[in-house]
Amino acid sequence: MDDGVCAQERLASIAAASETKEGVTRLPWSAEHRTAFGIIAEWMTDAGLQVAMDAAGTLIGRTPGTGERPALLLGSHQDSVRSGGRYDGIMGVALACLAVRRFRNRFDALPFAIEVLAFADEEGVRFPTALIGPRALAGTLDPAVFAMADRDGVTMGDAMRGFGADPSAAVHLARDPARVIGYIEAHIEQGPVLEREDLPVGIVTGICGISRHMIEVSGETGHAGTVPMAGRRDALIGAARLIGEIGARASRRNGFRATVGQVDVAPNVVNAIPSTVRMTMDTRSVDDAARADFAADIARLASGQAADTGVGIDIAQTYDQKAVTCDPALTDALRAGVTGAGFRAFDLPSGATHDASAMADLCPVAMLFVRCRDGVSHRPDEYAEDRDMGVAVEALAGAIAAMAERG
Ligand code: HGY
Ligand code: MN
Ligand code: MN
Repeated sequence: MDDGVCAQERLASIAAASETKEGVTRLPWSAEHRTAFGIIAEWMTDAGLQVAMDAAGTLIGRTPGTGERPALLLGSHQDSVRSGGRYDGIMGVALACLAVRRFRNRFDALPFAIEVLAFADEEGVRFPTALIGPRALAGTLDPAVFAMADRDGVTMGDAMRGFGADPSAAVHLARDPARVIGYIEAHIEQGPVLEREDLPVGIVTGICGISRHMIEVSGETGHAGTVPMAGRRDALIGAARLIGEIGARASRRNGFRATVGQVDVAPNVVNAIPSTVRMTMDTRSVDDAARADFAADIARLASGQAADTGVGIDIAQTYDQKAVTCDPALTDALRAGVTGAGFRAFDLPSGATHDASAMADLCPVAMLFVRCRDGVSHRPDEYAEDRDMGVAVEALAGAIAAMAERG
């Protein structure tokens, strides 16, 4: 069976490991995560790899009998957003397994080991943090994240232990950089560029940085009918004014993106004035200083608005991931793979962050994007063609061969 068709079939089947019928919802440390790991373990075994899970909950398939060799790492994340697509993350795991399968009978001839990694939590949807697996391997994992709780009050540490991972051991998983050649991640583009270029795959030049803040607006609730408008301290009015300015100011900055994606209102009833709003601000830029400057600007604006309207506004940073430049040598190997598959090597940046963003603290990284229909992602109608995924498998296998030739 053609690798592109096999990838499509495998992704269709693992998409059923989802909390929701509409789109894919597969959060880390969940029953759906456990089901998915069982399926991914079959993909890894089919590729000839030995399968184990590390203490950070990363499922690892490694070439057998290669204990002493430095490793080339491939892979991506198993988790999704809520009602997301069936390709974001998991496609990179599926394509890596299919590329490695092509070397199944000649692992010994490779001068390096290969590991395929299926990371547990890249999206940071269940807990206000992310990239646990890559940060554990890079030695940058902050144990404070294990105390972070989800909407039901379950801490990440408890969720991990319930899954069979071990947070206390996860902080000791740092790999020796001398034993890692690099990390290559294939990922659906999540944007419209490759479709516009009419190309099946593209080479990522760099990955934007990401900062996340929790903004809490606090006012005073009261009866919607008896409290006069004058003198109200309506938290949602205060939040709405700030959200409008966040959008306007981000739009004035070139290549900068700001999104208020999650808003929780209390008491959230039709006939009571909102007393508090908790909302997230997600900012993206390839310039790390620009994100810090934007956050400071919004903090200044918020304190001015708070004084005018009598609401309280508190802004706290909950997450930050530096921008990353992809490694030239690793990218050249990918370029060789793409041209070997018969396509021109087209370079493009990534506006989304990825596991590679954190792996860059361990080793050189490179990424291969796969064309995304209408540029749509983080939505149920996310889609990639069989033939484009087949080209991506060809390109990944070509990159592995190019690196093996270099020795
Ligand atoms: O948010 C992102 O850029 C990624 O999809 N987690
Ligand atoms: Mn992703
Ligand atoms: Mn995503």
